[in-house]
Formats: sequence, structure tokens, C-alpha cells
Amino acid sequence: MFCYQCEETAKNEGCTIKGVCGKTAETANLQDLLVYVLKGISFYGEKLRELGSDTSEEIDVFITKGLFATVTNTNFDSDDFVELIDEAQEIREEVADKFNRLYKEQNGSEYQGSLPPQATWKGSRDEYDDKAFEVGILTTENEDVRSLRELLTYGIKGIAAYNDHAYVLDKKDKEIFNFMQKGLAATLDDSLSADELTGLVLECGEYGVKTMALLDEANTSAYGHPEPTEVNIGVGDRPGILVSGHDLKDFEELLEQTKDTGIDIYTHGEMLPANSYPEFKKYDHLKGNYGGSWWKQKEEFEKFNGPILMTTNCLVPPKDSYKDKVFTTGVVGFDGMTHIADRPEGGSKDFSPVIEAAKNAAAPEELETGIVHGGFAHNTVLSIADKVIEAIQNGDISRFVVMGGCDGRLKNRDYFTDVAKELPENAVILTAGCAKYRYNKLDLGDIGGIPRVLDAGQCNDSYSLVVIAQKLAEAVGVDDINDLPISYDIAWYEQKAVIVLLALLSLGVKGIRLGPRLPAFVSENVLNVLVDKFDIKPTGDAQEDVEAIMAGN
Ligand code: FS2
Ligand code: SF4
Repeated sequence: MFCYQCEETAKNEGCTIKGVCGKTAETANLQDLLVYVLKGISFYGEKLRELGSDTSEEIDVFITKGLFATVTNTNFDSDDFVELIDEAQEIREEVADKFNRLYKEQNGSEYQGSLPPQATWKGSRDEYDDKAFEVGILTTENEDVRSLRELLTYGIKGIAAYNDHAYVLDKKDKEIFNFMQKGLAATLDDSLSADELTGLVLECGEYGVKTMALLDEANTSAYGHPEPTEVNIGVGDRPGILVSGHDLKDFEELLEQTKDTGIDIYTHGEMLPANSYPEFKKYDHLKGNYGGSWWKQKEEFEKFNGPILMTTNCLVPPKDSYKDKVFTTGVVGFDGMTHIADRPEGGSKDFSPVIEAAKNAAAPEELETGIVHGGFAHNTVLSIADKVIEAIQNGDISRFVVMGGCDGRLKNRDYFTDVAKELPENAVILTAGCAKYRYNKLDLGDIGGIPRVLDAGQCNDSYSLVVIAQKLAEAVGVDDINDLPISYDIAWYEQKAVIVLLALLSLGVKGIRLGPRLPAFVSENVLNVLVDKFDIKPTGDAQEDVEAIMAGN
């Protein structure tokens, strides 16, 4: 195996024996083979579009879900990947046949152009392990080309995750599906120059903005605009179900199926923002949020006592003491955990195994008491824009610091807590994603009633932070959002953070600090391009960074 797609990759070089995340070499290799065949499907998808035809929605969604399953901490089950590779080969043959037929119809002869091996390899299950071993990332020898291809692939994985959430809520955009295939197919094209690949990486960022906007529309049209909410972080005395991940549709169905059952629902990790949606606040048995970010689950899931539903990443390989209480659904998978099947056409998922497991559980053990603030997505912040602008103009707010992104288990993430503590009292933190757990329970106070940590929601709600910046720029008459008193100090971990970063770059945001370490998959030359074009810099010493941030650097 060789995997370097996340921030915690071994030695900041690559995981080669087993993932730091717990992924085995077998699963990692099978994920590589799945991506290999998905690229083959995408190759033919592009060819079809050249002939004026297209891929079906079923194929577009298959590619989306397949990629999402390979995102860090999503699916650890080799059997799932074997099945996905089986299906991917069948789909590729279907798309290839359609292309070959159409080509002959239009040209009167068979297609004689060159085909990449991803478009032609066929193998049976007993060949998967050997083949998977051959198709890893390191097969691209040129370090810079490899870096750009992987940057593009990881950005598309991020798009896949957000696109899947939007699709579940009936929002779709064919252009996004097609771009995903265009980008994947481009990684097979040896004729593309580094400049052309860089252009595609930035285009990927543009599609990241479109996808996050689509998901924002999907979430807010289904569940209303998040509103300022004091989220309880204590516990009640009834049994509970803990819901983690990002899928709001799963959350809605579980809330509905647990009404009047005597069971309370708690959020964990990235599900915390669900507490601020008006449609979810209507449920009295939505009790609040339990615990912190994803990597704390080993200790917190054990203490929760009741069952846990993982709707998406981040799943950590469980301890035996609570493994039988964890249920997976959607693209999440782990050998030996009970999986809740997909919803039937027009129906709901059946969460009764989770509900049954909760009935005899003890109430959760209390970890803490109090509240955290949520619900400061674009609609809320823009509704108080006058107050915010006045606070900027009279100096009560001197700077906004966007500190969105991911949390992670390594100690070096204390940097983000230190920055939050060091920032002067007239600085406001704008956040989204699980990065917030590094500072959202500090008592940072408020500025004239505006909390100093404004939490827009999940990592995909970074879109809200962009909308806020754009609208503030309009309101104060500034043409370039870089001229606003906003700095970016972004924490990254997995591939959704890659698309958030590319989205910010595509919008022209400059001077982003990125940490706690720069991605191992960004080569020196590619980094130089990012520094030249966008003034990207690594996070450093918290105190020095705060001084620079407050000075506008
Ligand atoms: Fe956090 Fe993990 Fe949101 Fe990432 S719960 S690092 O997948 O997507 O952010
Ligand atoms: Fe290593 Fe991250 Fe890949 Fe897991 S996802 S194998 S920790 S690089």
C-alpha cells in the first residue's frame, strides 16, 4: 500500500504498512483498484460526451458513491470494495459498449484510438489483490505530475462526498457529475502539461463552490436556515442514540422513527450543527451534542452506553468493548458492524435495529455540562450584517479569522486552540467543520451580543463563510474580498478539506495559512506554484501567527 491522502499520513510521507487511520494494506490497495476502474468509466464517459451522448444518472451516482467510500475514515471493509470493483467493471463495460456502438454508427468503423489500461483491464476476484498492488499512486513516476493528479483526485473525492449528500436530498447538477468524470479522466492523460493539470485543479475548486452551494440549498430547503441556538452538551436520564457523520436525511428519519419511544437523540462530531436547523429543533427528544470531534470516539462511544449511528466519516476502528453498538449506513463500512440498508425508492431507511439496541441501554454517562453556540451560517450572520458592519466601523471588531476545516488526533493541533486563546478580544473566529472542537468550548465571550466564535456548521458550510465574506465586501464597497479584514487559518485533515481549500483558491482568496502540516502529496514545485499564485503559507508558532494575522499578514 501507499496512501498519503490525509494529514496524518505516516512521517508526513505516506502510510506503507498500515494506515495511521487503521486502514489495512488490503483495504487500501482495493481502494486504489476501485479508483482505477472508476477512472476507466470516466474515460469512456468523456468519450461518450465527445460524441454528443452522456452517462446515465445511475452511473454518475455510482462513481460518486464509490469515490466517497474511499475518503479517509469512511469505509474499512475490504468486502465492500471487492463488490464495488465487481460492479465498477460491469458498469465500465456497459459504458464502453455504448461508446463503441455509437462511434461505429457515427464513423462507420471501429474506434482505433489509444485506450488507457484503466479502460481495458478486466479481472476476477482472485486477481484483485495482485492487480491492486500494481495500480497504486506511485505508478506515476514524475513527482509533480503525481502531485497534481492526486490533488485533483482528492478534490474530486471531496466533491463526491458533498454531492452525495445533496443527491440524497434530491438536488443534483449534471455539470458537477460530468466535471468529476472529466477530472478523473484527465489523470490518465499523459499528454497534459503541468499547467493544464493546474488549470484543472483550479476548475475543481470552482466545482467545489458549486457543489457546496448545491448542498447548502439542499439542506436549507429541506430543514430551514440554521438559527442561533444554544446547544446543550450535558445528558438526560433516558437511553440515547448517538448520531455522527454529516448525513442530515439519515438524521431526520431517525428522529421521526424515535418519536415517543422514550429514547433521546444526541449528535456527535460533525452532526452537532443539526441542532440548529428549525426542522430538527421541533423534536423534543433531540437532546443536544455529546462529546467532541471524531477522534475522541474511542473514549466517548464507550461512555455513551447506547447505540451509535455512523452516517458518514469519520469512523475510527472501534474497541471491542463497544463495537457491537456501532451501526453503519450509506457508504460507511466496517467488518462486523451492523449495516443499515439504503432506503427503498420513495421510502425511508429502517433504523429499527438501532432503536431496539437503545431500548435497554443505560442513559449516557455525563462528560460535561453547559452549552455551545451554533447556527451562524450565512442567513443568520447576514441578518445581523448592519450590526456587524457597525462593529467593524467603530473598531469593536478589528478582524475576522476563518478557522474552518478538520480536527485530528495529533497534539500539533493544539496550535488552533492556542491561536483562539491568543487572538485579541476584538477578533471574531468564523468556523465550520470539526476543527471548531479545538476552541468552541473556551469561554471567549461576545462582542455586543455577537459570539466571538461564529459556527456556520459542518465542513461543507465553509460555503457560508464565503457567502458572508462576499456580502460583507459588497456592503462595505470593497471589490476584492482580500481587502476585507479577514484572515484564513485553515486546519485540514481529509479530502473534503482539500476541496474546501481549492474552493477558496478558486474564489481568489490569498494568504491562507494551512496546517498543522502541509499535505505530503503536494510536491515542492507544486507548492511553489501555490505560494506564487496564492501566497499559501504553513501555520507556525501560534503567537507569531496571531501577531501577523492581526497586522493583516
Ligand atoms: Fe471532520 Fe471527519 Fe467534516 Fe472531515 S468528522 S475530519 O471527515 O468531513 O470535517
Ligand atoms: Fe494513512 Fe491517511 Fe491514507 Fe489512512 S487515509 S492510510 S492515515 S494517509
